[in-house]
Amino acid sequence: GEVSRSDFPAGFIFGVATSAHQVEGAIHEDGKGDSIWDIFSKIEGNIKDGSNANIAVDQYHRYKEDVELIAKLGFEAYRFSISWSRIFPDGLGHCANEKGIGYYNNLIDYLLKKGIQPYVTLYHWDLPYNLHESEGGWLSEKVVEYFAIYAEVCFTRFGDRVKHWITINEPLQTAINGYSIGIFAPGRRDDPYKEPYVSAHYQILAHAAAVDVYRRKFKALQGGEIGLVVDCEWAEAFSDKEHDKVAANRRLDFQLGWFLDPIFYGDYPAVMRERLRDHLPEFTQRDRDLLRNAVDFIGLNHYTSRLIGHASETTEGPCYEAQEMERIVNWQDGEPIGERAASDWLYIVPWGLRKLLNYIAQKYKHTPIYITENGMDDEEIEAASPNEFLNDQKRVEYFKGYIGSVAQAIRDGVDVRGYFAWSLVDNFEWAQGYTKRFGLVYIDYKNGLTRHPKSSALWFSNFLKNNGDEDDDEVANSP
Ligand code: GBH
Repeated sequence: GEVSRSDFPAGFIFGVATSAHQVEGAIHEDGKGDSIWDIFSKIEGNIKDGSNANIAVDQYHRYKEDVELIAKLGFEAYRFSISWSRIFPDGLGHCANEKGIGYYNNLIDYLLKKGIQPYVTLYHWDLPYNLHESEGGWLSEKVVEYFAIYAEVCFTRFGDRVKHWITINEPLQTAINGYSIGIFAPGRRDDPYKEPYVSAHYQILAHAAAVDVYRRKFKALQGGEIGLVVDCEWAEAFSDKEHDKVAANRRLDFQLGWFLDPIFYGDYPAVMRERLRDHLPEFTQRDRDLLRNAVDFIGLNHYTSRLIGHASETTEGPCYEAQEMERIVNWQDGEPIGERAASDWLYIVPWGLRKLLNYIAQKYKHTPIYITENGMDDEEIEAASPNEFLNDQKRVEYFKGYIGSVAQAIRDGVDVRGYFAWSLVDNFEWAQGYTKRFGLVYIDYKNGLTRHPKSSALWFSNFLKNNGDEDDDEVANSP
């Protein structure tokens, strides 16, 4: 039958997620410095609708309203990120900005007051611009130390109340889209054979440095846990042929193994070493020591799946050429792998999540997993009123399918601890600007940024209140 709350173990957490740059706005308020996205968005052509996140959905001023919304919908946790340049405006870690710290103190306190657990990401793509411009950002080893200083301030000031930390969100996206294809900040495509691997390397080392600080100085006292968020699409082999299976596996190594193998096995996947040779940086013995088991949990952002087949050449661009990444296809025998959402990369394939969770459990030592993002988007269209958007039945089906798939993975024996829907509200969707809407709650951009829960928010709310008991179901549905 249909998935229900009671399919999940006691203690399993359901939450919603956002990130600072996508929702906060107030980009110059209370001493915040520019981030690489603040600058990147100013350059014509970088953002599809020419927009920026200067105001975004104004969560900086409306956090109470948003927290109340989260509580009312019945979510138990909120995953948000801290804007590094609010804490250290120039990124260099000399003098922490008390007003920036004050904002997150207020947000955290209000969440706890409403019974919602904070899950906090330290870095969700908004690097302090000065750290990029004057120090080289993710291409310089200095960033590792600066990140550790920033992380330590966050543990010191928020760790009495925050028990779930995420160091970095999706290092893969920063490496590929930020430093190879250039469609994300800092928009570099200067040396696509080298920079993605260097920027990935320092993200991995920054992660390890922050975990080291937490475990040495805070964990015993504060008792929290810390992990890394990776993003991965499931790679289904295009056919049973050996070379297609090998290609699909290689794809998983280049998406997931790139970041998890150094932590679990002390080095990049062998297939990356073979193919990238001296483009791939080396880990020192000290790096390896710090990296060993440097996660309490794996955070997984997952949206979609792909069919991967072998091909002798690729036209996907330099990065893929180096990887000999084969054919990425979404169709087979005239059928798509799943229904498509608004974004051209997002096909709805619930079974892919179950396969991916089983793959991760087996390969990475049955480490606890949180799904830290999962969701789909609608296209922005001209509408007479928000009401036209609120009936998002397709998203309801998406969530039913994917949450059902998580329940199956748990029955398979995978240790999944929580699930976060992306996203609480429609928001600034990076290079797509406001043209894509991932929210459970609609934002009326033309009418004072008012919030309007969509059908999917109400479905979720009902799902969360229903413990699987029929009587409860009736109570939840009664007026
Ligand atoms: C997540 O990345 C991000 O963590 C989150 O901030 C974001 O809002 C969410 O996805 C939805 O996209 O060529 O401009 O269409 C998931 C990985 C990386 C998938 C970029 C889409 C294509 C960008 N995403 N990718 S674009």
